[in-house]
Amino acid sequence: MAGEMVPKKILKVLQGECFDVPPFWFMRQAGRYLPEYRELRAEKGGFLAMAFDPKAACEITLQPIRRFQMDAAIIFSDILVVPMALGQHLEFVAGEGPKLEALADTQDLCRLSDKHFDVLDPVFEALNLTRAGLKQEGFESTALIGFAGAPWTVATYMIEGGSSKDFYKTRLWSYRDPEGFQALMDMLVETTARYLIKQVEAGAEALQIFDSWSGALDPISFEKWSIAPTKEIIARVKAVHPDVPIIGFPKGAGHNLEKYVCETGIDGVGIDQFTPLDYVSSNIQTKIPVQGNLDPFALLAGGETLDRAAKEVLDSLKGRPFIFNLGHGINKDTPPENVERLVKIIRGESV
Ligand code: 1CP
Repeated sequence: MAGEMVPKKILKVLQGECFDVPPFWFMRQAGRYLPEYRELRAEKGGFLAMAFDPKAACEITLQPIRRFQMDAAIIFSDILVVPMALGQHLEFVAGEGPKLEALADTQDLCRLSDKHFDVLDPVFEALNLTRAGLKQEGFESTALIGFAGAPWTVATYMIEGGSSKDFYKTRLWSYRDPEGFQALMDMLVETTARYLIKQVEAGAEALQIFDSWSGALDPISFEKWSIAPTKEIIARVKAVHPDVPIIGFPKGAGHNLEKYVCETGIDGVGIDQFTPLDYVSSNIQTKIPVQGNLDPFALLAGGETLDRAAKEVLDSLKGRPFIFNLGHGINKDTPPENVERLVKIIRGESV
């Protein structure tokens, strides 16, 4: 006899349903603010060692779910595994973040090819294990989210060689040599779509595309380097898996947000904390389910500051399809007690 299907609230919201208690998860919900994560990290020796160890990645993905029973688990990996799949060397230097061999110009694109795609196999294995693990541990209403970076955001790391404040080389390249830059974007579209399709086949039930640095683009560039490649990825994924919901997160999109929502083909949109709630409820949420947008610093601060900020989000976005989340990732110094308090507020329990 087939087991009874437990409804997954997040998937329902992405189909346009509405709940009095909204489903929730938090960007970067697995990670350094959790002592159990820090313990495993010390044992494994680093981020990449954990991300490419399917058992460790599964364990880390489940850690926040055991504490807080979020409505979604996001697979523990990183957006920078796609450059690795194209043959670009990546390491994480403690305290400094990611380091890649920077691409200097179009000639360097010859060094890239997706013949290295197999390096991603452990991610698919981790998704498989996590899907089974969620079921085994009784989290049957928790959906598993797979993800990738949007081409623009991933390209900034490939060209700058790591994190950047102004994306100097990437923006300059995109203006000086748009054909060469387009060739890099095409490569990223191809590999990212293939990667997301395989994540669905490995057990992901929804996908998120992180365009964390789309805010660096002027409106014409935004259309070319954020909207167009994202739209193409979504078309390719939907051609194979038409029912898998895809959330776009164009951080810093500002005035470009509406266009992004209308043109990319996404099923839900992640909103950053800089976007006014009344604008979101009257101009965005009328078009598409929204996810967001508590300031991670309100969560870091905790106490009544957190209560007020969270209630503001809840009150503004109730009554239409809504997934509670943060406007960006959890800060590593966040006390887990603050997260517990936030979960109570979202559920309407007294704190
Ligand atoms: O332990 C550590 O020091 C590693 C820190 C860490 C973690 C926990 C990195 C390095 N990546 C991750 C996991 C990760 N990254 C996840 C899965 C876990 C979860 O969300 O619970 C996800 C979805 C990401 C996505 C990611 N990586 C983004 C997009 C989201 C965002 O925050 O904007 C970006 C930009 C990255 C790049 C990255 N990975 C790690 C670092 C230090 C950076 C650079 C960030 C920067 O340039 O500011």
